[in-house]
Amino acid sequence: MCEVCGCGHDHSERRRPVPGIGPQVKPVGRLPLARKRAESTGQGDLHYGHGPAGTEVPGLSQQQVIEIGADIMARNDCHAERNRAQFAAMGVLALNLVSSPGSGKTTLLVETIARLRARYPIAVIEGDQQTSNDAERIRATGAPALQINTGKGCHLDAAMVEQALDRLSLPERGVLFIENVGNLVCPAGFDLGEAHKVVVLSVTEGEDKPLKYPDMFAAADVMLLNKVDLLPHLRFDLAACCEHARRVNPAIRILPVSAWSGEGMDAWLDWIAQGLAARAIG
Ligand SMILES: Nc1nc2c(ncn2[C@@H]2O[C@H](COP(=O)(O)OP(=O)(O)OP(=O)(O)O)[C@@H](O)[C@H]2O)c(=O)[nH]1
Ligand SMILES: [Zn+2]
Ligand SMILES: [Zn+2]
Repeated sequence: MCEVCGCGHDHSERRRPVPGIGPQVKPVGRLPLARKRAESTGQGDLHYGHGPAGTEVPGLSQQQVIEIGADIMARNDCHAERNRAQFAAMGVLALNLVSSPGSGKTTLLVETIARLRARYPIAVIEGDQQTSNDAERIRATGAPALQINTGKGCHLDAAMVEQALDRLSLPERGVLFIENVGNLVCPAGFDLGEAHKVVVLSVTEGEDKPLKYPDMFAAADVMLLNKVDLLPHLRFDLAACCEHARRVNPAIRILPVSAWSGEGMDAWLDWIAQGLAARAIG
């Protein structure tokens, strides 16, 4: 996750000395060159994730990284809880679609909206670093959409979504789709107030992605395995991909789909309908 990676947030106030956890950290740019501590594997490869913080940041102790991360997450979670309360009050099922760039999130949303729009109110929040292309693709379906551009930011956070909700009418007793920035890493760590994270993996990306980017697959309740229309043209081991996803997250629901051909879309729509029904009862 990128809470201390230069993701556009101002972490400067956390760079004051923290009692008991080491010297003052100078602003980035004037830091002495600090070497990161990596563990060496049997092959001599480097692994930076074995400390208690799960990552290394030059010039920061593990404790400082943990404290900065906890601070950012605590703030994010306050906004996420407010978003969640708004969704609950309106009976909205909020789904956070996460994936690497180009897995087919927007295409899937366009096809999903075409099939669901007559049954439920729908709205979409789109996240990208730049352009309103995706929001325009959604608006072309007739569904309301609001684009969030994160600039240099690499994920949506709950405060961004809360601001978007000031400008976008929530679809009462319907579905709010949030398409996150294409990034298979840090969107996993940010609660937006959604009911579920839905990870989209396309078959062109390779069956090893759940093992390489486990946080995302651990955080998701559903994996949409998209572009299965391309399987005849690829060397992609579907069974191995499912096994990798379940090794990371035994409870994950896996739905093979093709936004292109429509294969598997009914199972996806059924899953959404069940989520809406559960929301109505809850
Ligand atoms: N063959 C095939 N192509 C697909 C499918 N779904 C999407 N694509 C193609 O994949 C490309 C990327 O699709 P997008 O929907 O823009 O992907 P995205 O995940 O929204 O991309 P970002 O928002 O940039 O992260 C486009 O060329 C789509 O036409 C599918 O099911 N089958
Ligand atoms: Zn998109
Ligand atoms: Zn990020």
